[in-house]
Amino acid sequence: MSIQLSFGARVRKSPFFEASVESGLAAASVYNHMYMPTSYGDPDAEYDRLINGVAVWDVAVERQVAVKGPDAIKLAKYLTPRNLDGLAIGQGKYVPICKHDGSIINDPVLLQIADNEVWFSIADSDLYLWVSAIAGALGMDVEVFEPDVSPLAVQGPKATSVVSNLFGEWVKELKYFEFCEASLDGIPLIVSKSGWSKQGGYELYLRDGTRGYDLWKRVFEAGKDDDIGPGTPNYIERLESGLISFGADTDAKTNPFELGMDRFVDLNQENDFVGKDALIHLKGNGIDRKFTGFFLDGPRQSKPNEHRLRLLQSGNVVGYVSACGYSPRFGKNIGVGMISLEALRSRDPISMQDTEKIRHVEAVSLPFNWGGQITSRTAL
Ligand code: THG
Repeated sequence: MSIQLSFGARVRKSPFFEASVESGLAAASVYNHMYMPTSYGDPDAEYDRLINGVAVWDVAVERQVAVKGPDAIKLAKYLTPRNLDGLAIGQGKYVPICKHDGSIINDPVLLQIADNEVWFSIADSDLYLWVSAIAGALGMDVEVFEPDVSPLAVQGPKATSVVSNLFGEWVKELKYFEFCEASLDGIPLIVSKSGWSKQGGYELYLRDGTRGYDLWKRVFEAGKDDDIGPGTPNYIERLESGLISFGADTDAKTNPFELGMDRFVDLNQENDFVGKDALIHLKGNGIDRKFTGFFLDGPRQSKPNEHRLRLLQSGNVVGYVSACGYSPRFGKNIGVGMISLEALRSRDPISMQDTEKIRHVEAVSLPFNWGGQITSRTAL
């Protein structure tokens, strides 16, 4: 495709937009009604920077849905199947959000900001509307709003060096998903040990949208000895790491068990939550398809697929690959997607219908395992 995205007032720009354009932004997508940087024009260099160095990502599209008021925690507990009993100020949690039928509609990171305030750091769906509606219907005493907050991710093995240059040694003590309020030259923010990669790093939640340019410059300045550069949520690394991309990997019926999110669903808790009955039922019946990894044969896949690609077995459609590409770590094309358990149990070969060709597929359980023996299909 060679069409361009139009720019207009309806789709919002991030506080880091100007700075990322100045850094050579080449392509963007749309996420939560906002432009999301997706490329600086050199995917191999951006991948390498994430794996071996440090990259800065404008992820302001990870909008916050704030819930504030006496019933904030009560509402949060009602919105997710994850058990939030141990929730504490300063400790984030990955929380699936389901509809009443048990299907997943977002997979945010939850942050408890104060005794009476939580934020959902959301993936690409209108969670603000859902949370407002549930709060209103139940007469909860809360305000639901989108605060002026925009995350900037600093990811890669050298991220700790950069972020400790900026804030001090204490950032090294943060545990996974732990966060702390801080400020930098008067720029209010939250420093969190998190990010949508498995290469380690931090997210700086900017709390004043007028200071985006300043923050970007300060981070690059602090990283110049570490050869810092721009990047975006990385298409290949997330495949290698088996991270879920809501909307790409999910469809209208996807439930948390199909995604392998069982550890984030507590059906035995006393607390009631949206989708509890449906999820108990789904768990009892068992799943019939599963989010799975794939090795794909054939020539190197040079660019991201633009839509889901069908998986075939004995002439039948048995699932889809939602994203695939060439993995430097495996030296092979890899992908993730949904496939029926029946197809996985059968010994018949599976193939993927690529735009021009058919590729043979080997299914493996997620996360991909590159420590040694590659898990084979029989282990699923
Ligand atoms: N950071 C912040 N907000 C976000 C994302 C983020 N909002 C959108 C999107 N990403 C939400 N989705 C995810 C998906 C996966 C993870 C985080 C957010 C993640 N998962 C790990 C995994 O699956 O291995 C760890 C989960 C765990 O063990 O708790 O990190 O990235 N601010």
